[in-house]
Amino acid sequence: MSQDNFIPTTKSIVDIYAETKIPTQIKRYRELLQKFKSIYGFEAEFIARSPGRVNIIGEHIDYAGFPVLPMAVDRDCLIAVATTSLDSKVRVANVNPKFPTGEFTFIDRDRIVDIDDTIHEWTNYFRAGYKGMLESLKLEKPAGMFCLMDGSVPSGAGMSSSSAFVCTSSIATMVANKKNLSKNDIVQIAIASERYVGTNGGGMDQTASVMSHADAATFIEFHPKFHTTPIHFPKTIPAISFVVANTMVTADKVVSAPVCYNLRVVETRVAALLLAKELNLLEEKPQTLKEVMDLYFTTNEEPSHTSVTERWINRLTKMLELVDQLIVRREGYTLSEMAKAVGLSENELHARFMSKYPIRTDIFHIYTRAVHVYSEALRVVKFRDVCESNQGTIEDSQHVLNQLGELMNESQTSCRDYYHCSCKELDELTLICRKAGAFGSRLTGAGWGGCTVSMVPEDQEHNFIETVKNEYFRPKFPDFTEEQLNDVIFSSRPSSGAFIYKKYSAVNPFGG
Ligand code: NG1
Repeated sequence: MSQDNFIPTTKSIVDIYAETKIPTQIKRYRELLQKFKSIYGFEAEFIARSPGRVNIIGEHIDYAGFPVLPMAVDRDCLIAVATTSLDSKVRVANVNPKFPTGEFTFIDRDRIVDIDDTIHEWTNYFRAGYKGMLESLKLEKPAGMFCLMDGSVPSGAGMSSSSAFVCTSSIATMVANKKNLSKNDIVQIAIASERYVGTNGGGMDQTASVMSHADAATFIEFHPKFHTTPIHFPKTIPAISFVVANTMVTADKVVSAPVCYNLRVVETRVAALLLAKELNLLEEKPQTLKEVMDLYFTTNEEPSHTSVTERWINRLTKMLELVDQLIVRREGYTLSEMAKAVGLSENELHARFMSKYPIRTDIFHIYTRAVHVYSEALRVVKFRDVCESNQGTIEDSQHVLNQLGELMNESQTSCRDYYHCSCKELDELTLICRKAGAFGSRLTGAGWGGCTVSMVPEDQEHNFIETVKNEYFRPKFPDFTEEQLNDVIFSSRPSSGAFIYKKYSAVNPFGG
């Protein structure tokens, strides 16, 4: 395996961040290491680092098996670590005094550590990454760990602070136990780990956090094979810049999971089952809308195509037609209507889809969810195609910018009207952003609050941010200082993925 398949280790944070961010990051790393020493009385051996992400396009389709296009951001989770061979205890502190210090002990090779997902405690995320990594490493006596965390990804904002945390704790646990798994393995461990904290998530965030490269977004394919491809944005004139703005509506995905996130996962799974039944594909047991699509085209003819993109477009367009024909109840299904439609009893349906992650609803919106998933997958493919077809000299930048912006706007409309994962503030903020000059603006991440991402001409970025501050933030939050405002709206360049920072070999008084 090439070096690129493993998390890079660096002695210099210049390898991690863009030049303009280095002075603030040097200060941050220095403070983290000093604080570590003042808490524990000795030096950290290394810092594990994994970033948050902003999803450019492709919302709520990763768990339906379709590709997405996120990029890592320079806001990240750092965990400074020292180890000991004297015990297998883990101490976790946070530089932010809001988060109280926690401690737990490794139980045994099978149980590792208990996580109570009914108690919403910040250290659960650490435990989740720790547990997932040790399940894979199968150690009898893992190293004891002293940890100090510093997170700069806003939480509940759709920038994936939870995944950044879980990925970092998995990596910290791996390095503390002197192992070196591949990035692919770490991603799969982090995806499984995050499910310990109560959401039945897809794999976009962990992949973006671990695998991203600076200067590019990442096209992530999950099915039939997990694969990532860096996608460079077109070199338009003016250049493209992405601005993230936080609605300040905090969406706690874990708390709302039974009526929001996990319910959507169930609705897309039942949509797949219903389509599979109608298309006589049940024998093959497809689980996701992507699997239904692939199976359908193993036996049905499709128009000849000249490129992979064209094949995607033909297939997804056909699936949208089939959804229109075959999912008849536009207004949604009750549990009993749904059971009848898929040919199962209510109990069977419940056991299959709703027992592990409980959900609460009277109506399941199967049709609108399926329309969103297939149409959003189509937008991702088109977005990638516009990027890749415009890598050389660009004749008409305006046209390219309009095409990309339009796809982002359509994504927002679909999230609002078909997936029902937007909210009043997200709708308002995306409108303000478009009026302020964004080519496209949409919610990013799970939605129901959190952040928007807007594509803005780089030469207008400053004016754009000022206008949005004036139109959205200053009227709503008149007491915000300039520093607070800069924390809720900021531009974001594609950033590098996970790193291990090891400045020197610290002398560990506990003989780690
Ligand atoms: P965020 O925004 O981090 O909650 C969630 C899921 C993603 C993806 C998006 C919606 C997790 C860890 N993350 O992201 O996999 O489904 O929603 O596109 O579950």
